[in-house]
Amino acid sequence: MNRIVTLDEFIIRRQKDFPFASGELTGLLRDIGVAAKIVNREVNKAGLVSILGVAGEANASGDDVQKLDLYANEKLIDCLKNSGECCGIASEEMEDFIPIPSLAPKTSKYIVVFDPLDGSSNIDVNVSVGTIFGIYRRISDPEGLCSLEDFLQKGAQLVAAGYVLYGTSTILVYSTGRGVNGFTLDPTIGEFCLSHRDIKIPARGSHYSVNQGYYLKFDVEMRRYIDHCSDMNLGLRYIGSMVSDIHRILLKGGIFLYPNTRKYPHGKLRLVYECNPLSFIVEQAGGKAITCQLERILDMPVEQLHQRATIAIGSPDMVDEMKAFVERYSAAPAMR
Ligand code: P6P
Repeated sequence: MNRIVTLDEFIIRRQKDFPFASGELTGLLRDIGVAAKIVNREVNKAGLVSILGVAGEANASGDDVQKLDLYANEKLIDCLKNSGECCGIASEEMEDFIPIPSLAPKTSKYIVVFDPLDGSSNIDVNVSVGTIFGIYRRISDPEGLCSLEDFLQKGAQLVAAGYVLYGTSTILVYSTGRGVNGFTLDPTIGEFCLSHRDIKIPARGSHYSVNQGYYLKFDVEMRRYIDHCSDMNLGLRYIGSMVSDIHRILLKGGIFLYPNTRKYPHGKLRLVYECNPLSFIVEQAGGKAITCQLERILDMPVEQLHQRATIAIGSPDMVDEMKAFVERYSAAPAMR
């Protein structure tokens, strides 16, 4: 039987990969692991306590906030505030970022962005949901509080990113820029244990993932690519929870698409809290992530915290194929 490697042990062992690491990033990743265990405990019994349902308010993106969203948001903030390694937080559930004063004489050098519970509209029907996080080095004056510029960095500046998928099991997947590894929570010992070492995304897969219900609302080039997927007898898998769809694609291959529509002319998904962290991971696993206008997601300028983006993400050969369709049909005379 393979020896159990816990998340803590793995993070500490990997710290040696960074000669100048002084342990802050290690501490931050471990604190996120603790927050994930706390959120997992509530997600797993959400149906039994009065934590289901809508909290009766909307978030900065106008989405109905579920009670579990708020719970997950609070727990992540508490863990990060107490870590002493984080000088600022931005959450998809909050209008603005939160500066965290450093505990003198230490000055924290990282900021964290997160979507505390992505896909939360699925909670009440017991469909998987996930937490997404990204970690940046602060670029503002280390003597003062963090500022907005720290949170408007391009995804290419991420030093780490990851997600937690609360599914049939709870798995934490993260990367610090040296490959992607997955850890499954063993509830009998309360530890995330290494279960998916050095994840590499297949060059292509047998499924595509898009909300087919919006097909007629997509631009012609996206409709032609989706027709091609169908012509190639690819299966359609779309869970309505991006973390679940991306996790499947990371392990089995495939492509996830959220193109622009009339309702979301710039795409629905959030660049800072969803697209950038997940694109960082997928690229680290050998995949690709571009907008439906063919720009690399991680190179996208970030002008505002709740900025939206279109996205095509997954197996490299499939993203390249989608790119070829867009180039071919968007140049063609309008066939609307
Ligand atoms: P639609 C969940 O609200 C989310 O942000 C992603 O997790 C998911 O992939 C997408 O939106 C689903 O959006 O418009 O297809 O319901």
